[in-house]
Amino acid sequence: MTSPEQPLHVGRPNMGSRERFHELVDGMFDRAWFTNNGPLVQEFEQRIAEHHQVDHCVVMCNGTIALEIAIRALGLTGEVIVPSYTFIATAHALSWQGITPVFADIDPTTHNLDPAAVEAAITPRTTGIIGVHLWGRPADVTGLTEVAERHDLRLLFDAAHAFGVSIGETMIGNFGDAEVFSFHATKFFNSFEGGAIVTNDAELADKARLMRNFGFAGFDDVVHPGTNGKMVEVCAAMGIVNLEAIDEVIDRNRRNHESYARALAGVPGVELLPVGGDGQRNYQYVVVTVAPDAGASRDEIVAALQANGVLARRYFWPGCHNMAPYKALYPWAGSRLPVTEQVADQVVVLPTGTAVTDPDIDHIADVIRRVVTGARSAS
Ligand code: T4K
Repeated sequence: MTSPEQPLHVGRPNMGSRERFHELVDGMFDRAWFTNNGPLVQEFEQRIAEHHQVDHCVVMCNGTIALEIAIRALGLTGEVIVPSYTFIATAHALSWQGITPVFADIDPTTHNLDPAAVEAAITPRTTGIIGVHLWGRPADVTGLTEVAERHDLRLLFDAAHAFGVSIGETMIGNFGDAEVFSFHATKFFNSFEGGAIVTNDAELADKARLMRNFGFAGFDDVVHPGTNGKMVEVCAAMGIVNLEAIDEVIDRNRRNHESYARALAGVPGVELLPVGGDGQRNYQYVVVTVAPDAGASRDEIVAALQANGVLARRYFWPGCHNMAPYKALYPWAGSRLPVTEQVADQVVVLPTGTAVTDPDIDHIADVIRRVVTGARSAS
């Protein structure tokens, strides 16, 4: 149970067998091979490619660098259309490379990019689209692919939330030109820090591999500009161990999601976002929306939860376009992204994962119910 010393976090890391991790790390010490495409990194890549039924996987030190390298390998320049309702890394990965992120609005029910809004944002400078599978709910892949094809644009997916997810029978990793995962500690599947580009395009994968390692093609043969995006062996060991435990974690997340649905049923104005769609889901995020007429505001609910030892989060408030680096670029944006602004004002993300128990969920629902019904009876 939660206490002031032991709050409940959104993003508490899940962890497979420690014994197995130590075994893999012992092997790493015996080999004295710590980084630079070591055997654990190669095994991790192969296992991810198998898990996601995709031809190529290039793992990186984190998801942001993987996005940056994918953007560069795809040759994106000028303007790229992205949602504003995403983690800031999606936009930063572009602006860091001198590319302008152009923010398009989202669909109010899926929280993912609206293809019509994307199409309306295209200019002669547009070279690509980055769709985000937010909360592990697949983006409108069909709609975005049609827009990309119609306008001859590259299509990349930020799949940071979508490890283990499929659309029907097809695993994430097989859509657009490439997709990018994050294995950050707070993700349901982690390698401490880490990320990967997955793609069925061999040439793109080769380019990303070169860019990840300064463009080296041999001991002293640099054939391409590059950076240092390499994953270290100890992170690959963690990734392998967690991949071996992934079914248990997903099962636990699924059960937590069901418990939240039960515990929050009937709280007026408070709705649990369904995981949605047809295919595999990872249940990584428990997302609740607070309607304007709920009685209590989203921020009052978050404050009450935090006061009761639950570090609920307002992801991804206030939207990238309202954050300092982009606000100056887009003084008009507030009036043009009405759905983003509305959703960003309504969402609360609640703790899940193996650290969260049914009594924790009952406690969280109880706090929410008390705030909402208390505010209603006072008004
Ligand atoms: N694209 C999208 C759509 C993303 O969501 C992300 C990352 C990326 C791209 C970029 O991928 P990476 O470059 O990160 O691989 C966290 C994560 O740092 C970030 O990875 C993630 N998205 C984002 C949604 O969440 P913060 O700023 O919320 O993290 P922080 O430090 O507040 O931690 C969250 C909670 O987890 C806290 O209550 C503490 C707890 N925690 C955290 C860590 C690191 C632990 O209990 N143990 C830990 O080891 O960004």
